[in-house]
Amino acid sequence: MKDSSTACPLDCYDACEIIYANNKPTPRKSGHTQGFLCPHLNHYDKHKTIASPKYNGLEIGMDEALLKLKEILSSTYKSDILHYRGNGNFALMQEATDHFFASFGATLTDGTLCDGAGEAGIVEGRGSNKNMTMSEIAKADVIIFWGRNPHTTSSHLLSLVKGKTIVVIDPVKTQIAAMADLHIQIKPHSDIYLAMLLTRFLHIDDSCDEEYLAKHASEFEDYYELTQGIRIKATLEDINVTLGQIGRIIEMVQGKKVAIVCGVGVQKYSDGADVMRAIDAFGVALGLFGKEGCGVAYLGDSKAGITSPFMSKAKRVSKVNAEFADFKTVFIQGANPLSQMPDSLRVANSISRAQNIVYFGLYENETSDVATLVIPAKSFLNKDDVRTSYSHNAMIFMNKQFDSDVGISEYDLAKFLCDAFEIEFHSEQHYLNHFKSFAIQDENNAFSVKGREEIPYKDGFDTENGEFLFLEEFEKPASDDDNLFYLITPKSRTSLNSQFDRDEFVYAHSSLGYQEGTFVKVSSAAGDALLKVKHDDNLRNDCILIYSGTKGLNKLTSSKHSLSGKSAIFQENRVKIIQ
Ligand SMILES: Nc1nc2c(c(=O)[nH]1)N[C@H]1C(S)=C(S)[C@@H](COP(=O)(O)OP(=O)(O)OC[C@H]3O[C@@H](n4cnc5c(=O)[nH]c(N)nc54)[C@H](O)[C@@H]3O)O[C@H]1N2
Ligand SMILES: Nc1nc2c(c(=O)[nH]1)N[C@H]1C(S)=C(S)[C@@H](COP(=O)(O)OP(=O)(O)OC[C@H]3O[C@@H](n4cnc5c(=O)[nH]c(N)nc54)[C@H](O)[C@@H]3O)O[C@H]1N2
Ligand SMILES: [Mo]
Repeated sequence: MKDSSTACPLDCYDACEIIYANNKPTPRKSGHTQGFLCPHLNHYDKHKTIASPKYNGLEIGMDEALLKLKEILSSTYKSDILHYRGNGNFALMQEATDHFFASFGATLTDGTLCDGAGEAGIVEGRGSNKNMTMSEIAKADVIIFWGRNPHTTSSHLLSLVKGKTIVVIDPVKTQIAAMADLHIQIKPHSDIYLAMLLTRFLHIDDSCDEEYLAKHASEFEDYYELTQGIRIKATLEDINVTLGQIGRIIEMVQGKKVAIVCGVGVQKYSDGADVMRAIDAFGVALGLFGKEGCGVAYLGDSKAGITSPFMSKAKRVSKVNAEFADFKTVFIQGANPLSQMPDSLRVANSISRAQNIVYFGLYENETSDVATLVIPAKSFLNKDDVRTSYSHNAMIFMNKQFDSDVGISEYDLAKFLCDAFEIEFHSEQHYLNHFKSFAIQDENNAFSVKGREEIPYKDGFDTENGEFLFLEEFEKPASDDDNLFYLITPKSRTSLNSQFDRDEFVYAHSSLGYQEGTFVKVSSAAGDALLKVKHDDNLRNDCILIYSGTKGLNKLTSSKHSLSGKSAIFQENRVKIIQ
């Protein structure tokens, strides 16, 4: 009998467990999915997928498309081929194509458009990035949402936070901020100051966990000295935080189980690593690591504890600023770089100079529009896979629900190419079994990744000396031109980055006087975007907001890397509005 269980494939904290029933995805009742799905999955079949391969805009059959692909690759020097794979589907078999391209001698990517700066900061401090899971967050008394918007991006956390004390640190009055006990509507890109001042006042208040610090973070006094370099009054005024608010946070966390739940919002900046490390340091001063219901949650490594069965050794260029024009053939999979990479004008120009663009995806978008060869992928319902999450330790087997004539799976495409170019490749079951061998079954018949600790850092940190390594210096975030707006680019409720229903507005506080419904030109050093205005009085009046996935947004962003972590820095771009 067919196994009706699978998982949502999307790049999201929640990684929901699904039962396919009555021809639609329905949520698993027990476990972290808690009987509900988000709008993306509830309306999954509403979104029109690509039905047929295309070559130069004309529909062709799949066999023909594969032969075209073989022809294109045969006529390109291996060193002139780039494989650019994004986050459209988060399951592990997406990597099957890496095996072909790496073995073939093509170039792959490194770097990240997502969480890399924050992760780098975590690794610098703790020696590894082991996450606080959703089930541990559920045990906390106090939750500090720091640059994270759970109503939109991780709605399965919400029922777990009921009845807890909630603090939100976000320049936007998000839904969670509106219901929080305390919302600090901080100026963007100033969290490092708040984190350091919180630590400083915790120490002044004699409220640090001294015993913990002596054991696991003996350099704390030096860090405390670093925090003393910050001028209190001027800084607090500048970042719009009051001493009263700092006092309240310290009061709220006293003697409590505290979870600091961070998102990517704090680290879309060049110094994103330092920001995360300063937030971690506050967690360390409170002694939050290695204890039940306590810790700092971020995006963990979803592949921790799992080795890849695929070839991955390859020359790599960065996902953030890949120069497509350096390649003759670019194979793009599960990504929409023309929308989601920073500096879209540069990307468009660069892509237009590569001779063959092959797009392998589910949906039409800016990138499929410019592709010479479009190959439709199979939906997650039509292929077997396995997935893990960056917010919990479950491993979920994704069973194929029904056959479809449309598209090709990543495995089948990689198999075709490996056969065509005589590269060794095992059966699909071999690879699925490889991934499944890292799973361990619990008493409720659910699987999780073997060896992952529910409460990491119990015996100290994974640094060389086992201690937390504090920041020893930090760059003050540049206070650029105050006449320009901060550009905030969070995630939208109706889209998953550029998939599904994409937003199309620029949001501004009504007091700024831009008329709703009129088009304005938003302009940065990188370029301009013409967008319709909508008011949002949950914003500060020094910020404008454009959701990730909005067409034109990344014309405004720069393709510089973060200082650590090889990450994009989508929010370090001040903008003006021209009416
Ligand atoms: N519906 C939906 N869900 C998604 C996604 C989606 O596109 N749509 N994307 C998925 C992906 S790829 C990811 S990486 C995750 C990300 O999930 P989140 O981490 O929640 O991501 P964001 O919405 O980008 O940012 C979170 C919050 O950071 C705030 N913020 C912005 N700048 C600052 C700042 O300088 N300081 C502080 N303190 N806060 C700031 C924003 O206002 C926002 O409320 O979500 C995943 N889930
Ligand atoms: N300004 C700004 N830019 C951002 C962000 C931001 O917050 N602000 N967020 C960044 C972040 S965190 C991320 S993760 C990136 C995401 O950016 P991308 O990695 O480009 O992801 P998506 O926009 O989701 O587009 C993925 C494409 O994958 C394809 N796809 C979906 N499922 C499958 C499948 O099963 N197989 C194949 N072959 N293809 C599939 C779909 O056709 C879809 O169009 O965007 C980044 N860009
Ligand atoms: Mo992301």
